[in-house]
Amino acid sequence: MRSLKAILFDVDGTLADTERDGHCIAFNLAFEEAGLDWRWSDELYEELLAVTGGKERMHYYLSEFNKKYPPCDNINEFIAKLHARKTELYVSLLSEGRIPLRPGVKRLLEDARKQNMRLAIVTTTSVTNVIALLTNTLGSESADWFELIAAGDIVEKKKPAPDIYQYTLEKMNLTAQDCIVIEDSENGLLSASGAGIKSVITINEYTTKDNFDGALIVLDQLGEPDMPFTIIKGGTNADSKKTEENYVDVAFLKALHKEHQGNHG
Ligand code: XBP
Ligand code: MG
Repeated sequence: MRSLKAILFDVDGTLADTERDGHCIAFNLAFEEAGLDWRWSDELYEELLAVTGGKERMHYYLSEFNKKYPPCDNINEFIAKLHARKTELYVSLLSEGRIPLRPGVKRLLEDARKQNMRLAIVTTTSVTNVIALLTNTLGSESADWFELIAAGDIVEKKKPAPDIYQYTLEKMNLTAQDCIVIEDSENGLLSASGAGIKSVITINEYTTKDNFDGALIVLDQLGEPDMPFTIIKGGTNADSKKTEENYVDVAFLKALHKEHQGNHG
């Protein structure tokens, strides 16, 4: 039986509510600055999240939700420029300290570091955005806590394709059985599952309707000692998977991992 060696973290929606409090706001600011009448409401953004990647999401918006926007020859270039500005605006929102980490994230990372777990970030957003989030929430050294930041355009196909998780396994010389993923969305779960890696899901308001079949467990959040998580799905033998308190720490993840290996080893 293989032991748990690495925890792989998704970013947006998992480490922080960056979709709601950061990306969506930054997209709208960039549209306004560019004199566009595009407005992404919360409801529309939930639908647009079906497509990962900011540039890809803008193309999806034009093809499905704003078909009247006149076609232009250099649409890829136009979207790329708009996206670059959106990234600047997103980073500046983070630097204002407006986006905190979700409950339990800092505690789990600190526990993982103490227990010498190998850590990686596996995301669809850019390295720039990841480093800005880490720096503004966990301090300037925190990017170094992660052996690898696998991000954005580094692979051709973004989540739900398995490419970014396969890339991570290869770079870190790990097998899927060595790892557990922390994700928040169906696209993230599909990407990890496609690479053979099991996921713990912490949902958020955009992902409550997602299909999480195949996840090890689905929780409302990682939890804190004074703020236990609620199990939404999974954990049939939940008692054996839990630590004394109902929050996710390395012991909890090891127990989940062991149980899964036992069932499928
Ligand atoms: C979430 C995404 C990203 C962000 C926007 O990635 O799909 O596209 O919404 O970021 P994950 P960019 O959950 O994998 O972290 O505009 O930089 O693409
Ligand atoms: Mg996510």
